[in-house]
This record gives sequence, C-alpha cells and structure tokens, in this order.
Amino acid sequence: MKTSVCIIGGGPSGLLLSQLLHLKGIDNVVLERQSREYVLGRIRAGVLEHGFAKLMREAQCGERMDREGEIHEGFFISHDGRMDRVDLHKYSGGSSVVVYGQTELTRDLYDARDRMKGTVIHNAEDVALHDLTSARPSVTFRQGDEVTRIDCDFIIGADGFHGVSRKSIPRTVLREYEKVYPFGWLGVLSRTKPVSPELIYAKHERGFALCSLRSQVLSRYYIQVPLADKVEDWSDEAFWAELQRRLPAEVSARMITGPSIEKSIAPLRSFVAEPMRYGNLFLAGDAAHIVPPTGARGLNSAASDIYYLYHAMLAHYQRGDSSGLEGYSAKALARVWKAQRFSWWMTTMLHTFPDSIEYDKKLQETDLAYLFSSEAAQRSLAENYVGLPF
Ligand code: RFL
Ligand code: PHB
Repeated sequence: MKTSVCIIGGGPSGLLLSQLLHLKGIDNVVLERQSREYVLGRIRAGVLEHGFAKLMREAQCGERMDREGEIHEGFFISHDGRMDRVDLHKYSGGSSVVVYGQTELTRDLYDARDRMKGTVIHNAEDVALHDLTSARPSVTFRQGDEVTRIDCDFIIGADGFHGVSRKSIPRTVLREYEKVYPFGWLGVLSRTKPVSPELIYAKHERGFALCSLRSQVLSRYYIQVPLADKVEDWSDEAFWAELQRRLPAEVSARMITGPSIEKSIAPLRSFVAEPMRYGNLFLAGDAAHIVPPTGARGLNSAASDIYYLYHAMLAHYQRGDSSGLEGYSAKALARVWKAQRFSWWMTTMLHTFPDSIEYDKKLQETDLAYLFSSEAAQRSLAENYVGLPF
C-alpha cells in the first residue's frame, strides 16, 4: 500500500488527525491493534477544552458533542469539611469546559471516518516502523498470515503509552522523564443521577475522590486506592461506602447509588518523552506524554499535539513549507510541560500520600487555603483547567 501519512493508533489522537487531513485531501491510513468494539469499550476522559471542541467541529465531528455535551462553568473542591467552588467562567475570562465522554467522541470520529470512506485497519498485529530517517519510511503489519507494507511520507505515532512508535526511537536519541505515584484511581460508571450537576474534587484523609458525570443520567465516580488493590477487591457496595466516607455529609446523604456498568483501576503516572519527532516519525498524545487524570489534561494535551501537527502537515503539503514540522517537537513540548506542571500540582494538593510527613500535610492545607483566599490563584487554576492557548 501507499499513502501520504500512516497513522499508528485508532484512539482519539489518531482518528482526529486522520479526519482533519482527509478533509484537506491529504491521503492517510490508520492502523489500530484492537477491534473497534474494544477501543469503544474503554471509559476514560470526560472533560474537554473548548480548543478541543473547536477542532472536533473543524473535523465535522462536533454535532452530537454540541447537542449532548454539557457546558460546565465551574467545579467544587471539598476539603477540611467545606466545599469551595472554582468559578471557571469568572476567572478564565468567560471560558468553560465541555463534559462529553471520550468514548462518545471516539465513536463520532469513527462514524465520520466511515462516512468519508477513510481507511482504518483494525486488528493490525506486529506493527513495525522502518527507515524512519529516510525520505521514504514504511510500516509493516500482520493480519492473520498476511503481512502488508505501507510506504508513506510520514508516520504518526498516536498509539498511546504502550504503543510501538515511541519504542522505535533509538535509546540514544530518546530522553524519558517519569514520575510514578504510589496510588491509582478506581473508577465506576453507573446509570444513576449524578450527585452534583458540577464536578466535585474531594480531598480527604482516607484518600482523594472525584464525582464526575457523562450526562444527567450517567455518573462517573473515582476513589484513590493503593496500587496493590485489584478491581475484584472492590464490590459495588464497598465502593459506594468508601466514596461516601470521603465526601461532605450533605453530599453523601443525597447520593443515588446503583450497579456499576464499568469498573477499572488506572495507576497514576506523569511521563514525557523528548523529542516528539525522530526523522519522519512524529509522536502525538499518550504515546509521548501521560499525566495523572486529576487536572483533566490528558486528552486535551493530545488535542494540542494534533492541532500543531495538522497545521504543520497542511503547510508542508499545500505550500511546501516544512517549518511547522521542523518546529513541532519544541512547540508541542512547551505546552505539554505546562500540562504536566498543572496535573502534578492538582494531584499533589488533593491526594493522600502514604509517605507524607506532617510538614507536607500542612503545605497541602496551605495550598488550598491560599487558593480560596486569592483571586490570582483561582485565576491561575481556571486558566490552566480550561486550557492554555494552543
Ligand atoms: P489512546 O487513547 O491510548 O489510543 C491509542 C491507540 O493506539 C492503539 N495501539 C496500537 N495500534 C497499533 N499498533 C500498536 N502497536 C498499538 N499500540 C497501541 C491502542 O489500542 C489505542 O486504541 O491514546 P490517544 O489517542 O493519544 O488519547 C489519549 C487519551 O486516551 C488520554 O490522554 C485520556 O484518556 C486521559 N484522561 C483524561 N484526559 C482528559 O483530557 N480529561 C479527562 O477528564 C481524562 N480523564 C483520562 C481520564 C485517562 C484515564 N485513564 C484510564 C488512563 C480518566 C482516566 C481514568
Ligand atoms: C472523568 O469524568 O472521567 C474525569 C473528569 C475530570 C478529571 C478526570 C476524569 O479530572
């Protein structure tokens, strides 16, 4: 096969870029290791920046998001027996976020690729990248006994944290920065009315908790758990009881519980790989960087990579201008590191660390006390949460 851009990974990053390039007449192929059902079964992000929403509309995939997504102008932080509200709208100069599930967004992208007869190859096994520093790189993959080679101009590594693309960059070139947190998030999706119309981030000595939602009939809740815990250790009853212990009494009292329709544990990690380009391979999204979910930045950081890459590819193919491709890694990383800083800060402020000393706990309390006593601090939080400009 021959194409201009070979995209590895059919998650939100890969599909969004595929769709945007297709609309500008730039031929591309998406290779996904899993089946579509498997990809759509993953419950992940729920909070989108407006920059992301705008890109979805540009990709002609924004209709259902605009109809079903909820605009949120603030969220709550509960701590020390009180609930404080962060007024995103007031402190970000009138901005907000869109609550719309990653699963739905990915479904919309797949539907659009189908509609436009885009090539998305599922169950692609043994994907391997070749001749990355040559002008004619290629990708091979296997389906059953058949091995196929795709010749292309560029390869996009949008294959998530465990993908093959980043691993194809020589160790002598790649630098990795990593911080692993000593806990994970146990998440539950349940067909119940959310306890609060706006998100509640809860700091509690028993551990962090988050009340989020997908719609007014679908709740998404998380609790911090030790890394050693397994999903099987947590019955629905145990989950609800622990969640309620970590929330203010008046919130717990009005919580509607029900059977979980999905339950999973995600470890918390901060990770950045530099550079995000090697020859004609460009990394995007979770393939290059991971944040703990506390600041709702992961998917949104992927979107800014795609924005930069899309515009760089357009300049290359339409005007023969490769400066965007040359500058991609540095530009993307500048924003990526800001999302890292913000996610680390939110995580550190709101979680219970098993090895923390009294001094650390005092600093956490002071961080929150300062936040809610300072308009400047709330403005900084709001500016980061709604998304820094691309
Ligand atoms: P993905 O979604 O991991 O997709 C990568 C795709 O590549 C495929 N793949 C391969 N394909 C071919 N060959 C190979 N060798 C391959 N290896 C892998 C995989 O099957 C997969 O389909 O990466 P992408 O597209 O970069 O998207 C990133 C987002 O998924 C991620 O950043 C967010 O989900 C993070 N995240 C959140 N981000 C937000 O912005 N806001 C949130 O509210 C938010 N909440 C979350 C989150 C992530 C969570 N978990 C479970 C990690 C909440 C949670 C609990
Ligand atoms: C979610 O709804 O899954 C979600 C929302 C906010 C976060 C993380 C996850 O910070």
